[in-house]
Amino acid sequence: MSYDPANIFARILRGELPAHVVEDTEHTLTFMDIMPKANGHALVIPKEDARNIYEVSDDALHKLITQVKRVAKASQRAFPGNGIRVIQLNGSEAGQSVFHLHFHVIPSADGMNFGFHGDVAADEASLAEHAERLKQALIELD
Ligand code: DGP
Repeated sequence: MSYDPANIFARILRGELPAHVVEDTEHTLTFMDIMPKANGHALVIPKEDARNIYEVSDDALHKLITQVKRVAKASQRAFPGNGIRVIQLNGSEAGQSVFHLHFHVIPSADGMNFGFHGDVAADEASLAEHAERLKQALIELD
């Protein structure tokens, strides 16, 4: 199987689908997960076409993981009192459902259900508010 340019994240990258974007850099895009596992659940993706960690170039991966670290630090600021889970899945067998490489950055509190993915779509207002909190925290990091 090869990279499918019609996948949802590719369409978000091309601006064909909306997203609550937190940060758009030369090589990455950070936006809110539409089915959040917790408040502030963000996704960080490379602009390079890659289905998974095996396919991505080392250069794109270095830039991506640097951005993941930055978003994790911002998330800690924006959602204090939580640990931050960073999760990345490769292949449907591992639970991957969108086949454009992505890292999940999820604020996580004690006692949470640690199963993957939320099962209820978030409302637009809370996604927008959480995106704002992360954006502000990224500014504060600079
Ligand atoms: P994974 O299972 O690791 O492939 O996670 C894919 C995530 O993508 C899942 O948590 C839900 C999220 N998601 C699916 N469709 C959309 C979408 O159209 N927009 C956004 N923002 N997130 C989506």
